[in-house]
Amino acid sequence: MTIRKILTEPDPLLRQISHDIEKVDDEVRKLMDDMLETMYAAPGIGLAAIQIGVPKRVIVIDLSKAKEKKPLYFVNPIVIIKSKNNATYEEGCLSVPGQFAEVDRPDKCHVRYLDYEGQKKEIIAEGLLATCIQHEMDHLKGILFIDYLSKLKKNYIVKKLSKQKKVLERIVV
Ligand code: K1U
Ligand code: ZN
Repeated sequence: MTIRKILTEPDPLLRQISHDIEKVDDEVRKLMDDMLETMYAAPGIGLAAIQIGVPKRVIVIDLSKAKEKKPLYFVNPIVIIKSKNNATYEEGCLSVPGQFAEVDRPDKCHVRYLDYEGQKKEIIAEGLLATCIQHEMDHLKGILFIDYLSKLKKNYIVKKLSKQKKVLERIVV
């Protein structure tokens, strides 16, 4: 397993639309293994393939707090039903480092997907899992949580991250 570099805003790759996987084979499983390793190392609770520069419709999530890992793998996820009621969570994103904001989303969602073995699965998610799935599925459409904020807040964050990137580039190169 390899820890991969996580792309950060304002990287144009993060705005790409991801494409469906045709078959869950060893190459896709290697991608999921690398994503999970990258997510644990960050650390984070979710990751979409596009965040490591791969425009494929693959997500990994692990909300377990205990030592025992409980990863969830979602290939080609689709939301079948979203609840009408919303819930607000303070969201973060490994591609928007150091920034957190409250975002409103449907509090439950029913999702159909393929698992690590390529088996058809369905889940009715609620609470943080529902929020996390929707946040990660947004990545597959090139959407970041900052897109839900006011223009003022979003511009402030993007400018701040751009400046940080320039400083880091000067140090690293
Ligand atoms: O970059 C990502 O998409 C992952 C993101 C997922 C997420 C967090 C909160 C709400 C919705 C989606 C993160 O994992 S940010 C880091 C984080 O939340 C966290 C890190 C360490 C421990 C616990 C949480
Ligand atoms: Zn994110």
